[in-house]
Amino acid sequence: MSVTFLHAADLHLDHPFKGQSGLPETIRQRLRQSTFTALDRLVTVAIQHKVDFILLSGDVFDEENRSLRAQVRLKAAFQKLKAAAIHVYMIHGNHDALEGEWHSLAFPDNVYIFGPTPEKISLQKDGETLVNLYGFSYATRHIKENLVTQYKKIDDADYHIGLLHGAAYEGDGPNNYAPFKISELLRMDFDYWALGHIHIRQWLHREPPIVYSGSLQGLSPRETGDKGFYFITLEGKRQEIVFIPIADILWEHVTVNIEKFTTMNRLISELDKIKEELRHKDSGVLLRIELTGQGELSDVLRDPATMEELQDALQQAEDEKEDFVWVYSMQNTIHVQDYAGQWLEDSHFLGDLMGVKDDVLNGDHLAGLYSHNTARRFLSPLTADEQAEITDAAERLIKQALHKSIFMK
Ligand SMILES: [Mn+2]
Repeated sequence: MSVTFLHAADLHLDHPFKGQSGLPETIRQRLRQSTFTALDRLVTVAIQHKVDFILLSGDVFDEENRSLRAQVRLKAAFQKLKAAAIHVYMIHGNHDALEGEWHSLAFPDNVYIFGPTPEKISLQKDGETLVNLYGFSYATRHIKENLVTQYKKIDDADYHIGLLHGAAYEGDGPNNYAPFKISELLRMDFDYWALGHIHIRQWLHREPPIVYSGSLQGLSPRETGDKGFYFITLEGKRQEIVFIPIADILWEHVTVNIEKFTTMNRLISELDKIKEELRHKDSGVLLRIELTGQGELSDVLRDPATMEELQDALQQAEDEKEDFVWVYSMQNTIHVQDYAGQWLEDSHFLGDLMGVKDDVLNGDHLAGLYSHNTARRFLSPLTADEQAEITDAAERLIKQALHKSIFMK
């Protein structure tokens, strides 16, 4: 007998999307609602296709003290699924661990939430055990113990599916998020592993599938591209696994080299073309554009006022569209080379730069900068997003600067 189900994870319902106050009100509202819109679309697909069940692999809520609003919306979604005879199997992750304090709403009885120690629950269909599902919820925010070793396969069902919110490790040693080894999951001989925690969709293994569905809706500018869930059909040995994109707001980042553009008009029409290519029928797009390279427009783009006008032009009337492509950020890294050249004139800086370069390329990105006598006075703690952005920029800067100013002199 075949079984069909949806695998979603990291819904982060009611995620506040802080730091987006610069967006127009209509777009900000859409973004603020987007985790709920994604949930509604997941439910709609489940009901349209009459799947047997939905798996939610942790971080369903955004924080431990989950909002009442998130619970109310989730309960309503579960009730719709119940009316369509669709089961839900859910685990809690590091963001919504069981230890949090909240006013708990009771969910309908088509929903099963796994407890803090690994356990098995069976799905019966037409009087026989069709699927055994295995999983556990985070009791606390950090789970340092490898709990996969406590999953026990009970061989009385057609299919076996594992739910796990965690991070794999091989070389670097265990982590704080239910560390596991891929080889341990393979040893369980399950038909599918529905993973959560990593927000970038990815497969750790093909047969059997060990899969991160990624976040259901992109939660920050770094979570770019399509977001959604997997639609899985298992029929004997045959598997069909399809990704279904459903996010209401997509984050995108494009880099445009200005080298070949001789007029602002040409640059604007290129950027307009990029916008149209990114436009989605059922979603809005938040776009960050980065201009790089050197060209005839370098000088005019050096002026921040020009950059602002350019951004204004690209934003024209976009906030009135359902399928908007809103340029929320325009960056100009065109003149990086000029500045680097100046800095390199200073021999002390050159020495420091070489030190920083090693840190950057070895992955200890900011250590050199934070211990730099002058630099550290101007630095406040950085978010993970900022760190990653700076690392990208630093790598590019250093490569360009070294190439231009040392090797070509
Ligand atoms: Mn998460």
